Amino acid sequence: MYDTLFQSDYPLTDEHIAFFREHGYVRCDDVLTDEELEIIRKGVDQERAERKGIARDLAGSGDDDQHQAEHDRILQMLNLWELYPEIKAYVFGGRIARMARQLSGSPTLHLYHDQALIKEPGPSAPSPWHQDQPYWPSREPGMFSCWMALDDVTVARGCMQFIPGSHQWGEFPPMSFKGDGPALRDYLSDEQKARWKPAPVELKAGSCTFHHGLTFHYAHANTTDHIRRALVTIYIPAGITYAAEEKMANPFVDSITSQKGQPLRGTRFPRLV
Ligand SMILES: O=C(O)CCC(=O)C(=O)O
Repeated sequence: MYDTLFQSDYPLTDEHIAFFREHGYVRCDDVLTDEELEIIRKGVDQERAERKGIARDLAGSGDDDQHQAEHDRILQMLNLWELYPEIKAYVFGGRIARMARQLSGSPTLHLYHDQALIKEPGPSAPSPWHQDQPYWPSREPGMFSCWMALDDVTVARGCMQFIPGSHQWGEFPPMSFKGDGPALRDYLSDEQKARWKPAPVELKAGSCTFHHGLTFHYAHANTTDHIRRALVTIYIPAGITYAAEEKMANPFVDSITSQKGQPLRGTRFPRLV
């Protein structure tokens, strides 16, 4: 049904690739057409309304907080590709996967998962400074994400912000999205603190950033009167192995078919390219 969409090549340049490798993130403007954007929004909005899959409030306490009962502060909805043909067409469509392959230089890419991350107008939470790698079941660094803006994003609406070059700093402990964990500043060296220069990336809807799993990133709460919707796709390049109990629990652990130390594979991690 969506066979002709999400296929054409994006003009990724050597500069994009060099920037990604040097800074640990890169922006790519005007990746989706208006028609493609509308189709993805349709799937995301249907899941917001119907909640058929795995969804949670990343900033929620999990207890009966009145404020959260009526409003998710950072709504995360996982693996929409399994539920919505629109999203599957996007995730499996050649354009994004080929961009990801070019940026990473990996001969193959498997999907880890997709996720819609929503900050509605009204009370929302900042996504705290963190790396993604600590949350993932991989032993080696190298997994990475594409963060696609489904709405125009500014700092005040929760665009992504990155610490350039921080993908070279190694893996830190996971940070809490609920604001109740250890403070990142306790882990950073004086040199890292001196190099802590956030780079916000404001984007038009249909533009995206890619970021390495070790790159520190952050997004402000949405303080505007318009929703902030993003669709994230997470990639497993070749050479990444399963860390098993060395890493924290993840929602897909039951679908992992690898033994510890083997290439990270799972029944819900299809090959994309
Ligand atoms: O969209 C956000 O607020 C945070 C996104 C994020 O942390 C990620 O994509 O890894």
